[in-house]
Amino acid sequence: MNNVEYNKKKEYYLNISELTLENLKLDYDCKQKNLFDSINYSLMAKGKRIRPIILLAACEMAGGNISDAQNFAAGLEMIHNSSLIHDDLPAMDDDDLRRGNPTNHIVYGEATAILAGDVLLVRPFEVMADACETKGQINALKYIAKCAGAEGMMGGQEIDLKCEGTVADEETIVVLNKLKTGALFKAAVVAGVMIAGADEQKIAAAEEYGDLLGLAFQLVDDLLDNNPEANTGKTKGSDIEKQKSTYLSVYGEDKCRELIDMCTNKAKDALSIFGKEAAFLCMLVEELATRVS
Ligand code: GRG
Repeated sequence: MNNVEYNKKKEYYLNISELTLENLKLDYDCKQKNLFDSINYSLMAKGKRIRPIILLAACEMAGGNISDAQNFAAGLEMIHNSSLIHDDLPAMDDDDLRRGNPTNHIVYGEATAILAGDVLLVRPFEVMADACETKGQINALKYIAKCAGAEGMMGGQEIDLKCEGTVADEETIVVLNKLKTGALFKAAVVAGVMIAGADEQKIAAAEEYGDLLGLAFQLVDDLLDNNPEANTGKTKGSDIEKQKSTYLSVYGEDKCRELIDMCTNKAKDALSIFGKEAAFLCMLVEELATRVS
């Protein structure tokens, strides 16, 4: 796959993700319209949509149909947006900028932002359940739920909050990031191949790729948070200001870059079982390693 083909394919997955989110959007002129506005303010604020792109690509890589995966891709993006809204709240990271815009609670107030995050956590299970016709889809739904919950992203957030202001050891930093950031990436690729009906060996390969991609993604994120040139859409240097233990604080810049290269190469190797069908996801992990936003 060359760069032109890769970019075309990415645009295709992105368009499907946006279209599905638009079709599943809740937007009624009713007494709770303010809540719908708050939900749509965050959900439609053009994130990179990496998780739904990965889920759709993984499904195709394993021989599945995009139409069977669309609601799962949109659902996962909703869960991700739910976590961003809650992460920005004063009780969590207390951020006032997200994707270059004021955070949800700054615009709609804390109480409505909490509700918007809650809706974006339950709505996905409604739309994914709606799409469940096969055992693979049911397994994907369960896998996504597990990765989002206390054994996944939410558990990682708890560790992160408890580490604030302390110097966490390397093992703790690895576990917290594997859960907080990595779990939803793993969910994307594993759910995608499950929907396609992949066997255990292929699911294990997808899990390995997801873990490595998540690790590389967070390493890059830590470097970007510290880079004044990067366009993250967030307040810069907030990790240092909040005395967060990050990969950058424990490894330093050179080792972070070394690890990004190592994870990228290993992630590509992990997908060898899928042969040439893995080309898109191999190029994606490479692109994420060099991203500047
Ligand atoms: C209520 C669902 C819910 C969660 C509560 C707050 C929380 C638990 C978890 C926080 C998880 C979190 C925000 C992890 C950071 C992950 C991360 C690196 C986000 C940035 O992802 P990008 O770059 O963002 O894909 P865009 O804006 O492109 O979507």
